[in-house]
Amino acid sequence: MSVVARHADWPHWRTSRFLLDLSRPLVMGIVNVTPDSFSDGGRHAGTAAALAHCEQLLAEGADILDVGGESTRPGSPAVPLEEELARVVPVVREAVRLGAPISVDTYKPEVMRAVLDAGADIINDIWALRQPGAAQTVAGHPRCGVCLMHMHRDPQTMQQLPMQGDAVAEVLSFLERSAQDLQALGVEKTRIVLDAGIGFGKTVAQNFALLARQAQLKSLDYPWLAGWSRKSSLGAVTGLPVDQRLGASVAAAVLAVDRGARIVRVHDVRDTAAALQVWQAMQREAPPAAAADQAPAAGPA
Ligand code: 8Y4
Repeated sequence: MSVVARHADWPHWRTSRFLLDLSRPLVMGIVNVTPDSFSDGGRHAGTAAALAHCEQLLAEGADILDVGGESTRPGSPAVPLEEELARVVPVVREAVRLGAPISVDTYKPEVMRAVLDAGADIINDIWALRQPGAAQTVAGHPRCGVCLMHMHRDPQTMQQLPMQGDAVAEVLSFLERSAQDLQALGVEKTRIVLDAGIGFGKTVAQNFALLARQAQLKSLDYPWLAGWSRKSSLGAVTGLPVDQRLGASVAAAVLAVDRGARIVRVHDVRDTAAALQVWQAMQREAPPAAAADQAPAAGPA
């Protein structure tokens, strides 16, 4: 009885095909679809490699796959629409058959429309649907999920002129407004997840302030996603290059989940999933609602 009531209280993420249970932390595995410049296999080889990566990440314990066709590393060039479509759509068409929710990292409404038609479950947008037509595209779908991320300025310029002042307050007000605007277009609240956008136009100190004060972000009553994997703030505090940031990335993922994130976006699925199992084993013995759950049922007054 109380189990049912309690279960119903857990947050869920409504997506195209899946109602995702957020009572345990979910691992979103990163799948980059970029042209394979080291082989002359062409387009088909790129699709096949991305699908093999999808299967590997699922075998390692990914709960969601995030497919992206444009590198969003600071300073990377934009990918033309036709090129992004040609990279991503064939992968999504196949990946949706793997049985797991498929997220697509894009900010272009045309790509959103094409991947939703191909069966994608979630739109993950670093622009938080600020590109013209993007919000209407998501709102035009009956139930796809969406992750709204905060970014200061744009990928080309964000590192030159990072945010000033209180990043937490700014991220909160931006995302609250974005989520409200989207609901005004008819998107149910349960379809929306928020993300502070670690590294996107923030200083190292601001990124860690967003982690330290993540509980404040939770004052907005949405599930939160955190993306720390291999990012430069981890390089800044460890001195390690991008290919040696596994330990730092796993630590950041666990800290983010312990501070309330429900989904972590990561490259290293196997190690992150193992670390989160350790976190869950602890959590099972110290549930946050322990006091309420264990209190004797109130008798008649
Ligand atoms: C090494 C590898 C160093 C990758 C940096 C990076 C987020 C995101 C990205 C995020 C959400 C990245 C698409 C940046 N980060 N989407 N996307 N949240 N929702 N850089 O934090 O991974 S791309």
